[in-house]
Amino acid sequence: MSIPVHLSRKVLTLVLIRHQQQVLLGMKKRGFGAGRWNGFGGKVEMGETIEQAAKRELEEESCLRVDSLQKVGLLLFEFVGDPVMLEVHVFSSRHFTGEPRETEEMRPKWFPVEHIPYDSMWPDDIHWFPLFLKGSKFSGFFKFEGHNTILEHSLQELDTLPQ
Ligand code: 8OG
Repeated sequence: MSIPVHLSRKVLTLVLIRHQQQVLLGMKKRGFGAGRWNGFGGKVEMGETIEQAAKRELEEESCLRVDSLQKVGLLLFEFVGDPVMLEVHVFSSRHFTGEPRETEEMRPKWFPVEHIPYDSMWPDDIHWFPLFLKGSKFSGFFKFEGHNTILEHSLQELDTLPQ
């Protein structure tokens, strides 16, 4: 399978917070991915690094703060007919300050690792989340038709992530 190189890319972040045997997810209340449980994240803005954007979005959407984040994954999404690919940088942390709070964008909830709500998440998540949960690094490519159907995908478990 070939990853299209002619498409432009939009760079996004996704942060998954772990605490003991639980993962914090938020129900997305509006916009892209509304109605699905997901980590916290969004677009990287001009002048900030990807990690700075990840921390900012985490705080804006969940009210949690982190000092540092671990890079765990890189996901590429093509949507048939859309000239822009999404490049999602996935981060994780077990250390945070604050209490998760509902915001305009997200309603947070802790999920035990054995009860991740895959049926109400993006359909690619069931492929890569198990790698995340076992502490692996990964990169993946998913070609979507609409927002519900994966036409093709590839997924690699990695020792180190590409820069
Ligand atoms: O700013 P906005 O809310 O539109 O950002 C989209 C968020 O959704 C961002 O955190 C990246 C994340 N995201 C995608 N696609 C997928 C996906 O297929 N699975 C998961 N888990 N997250 C995704 O844009």
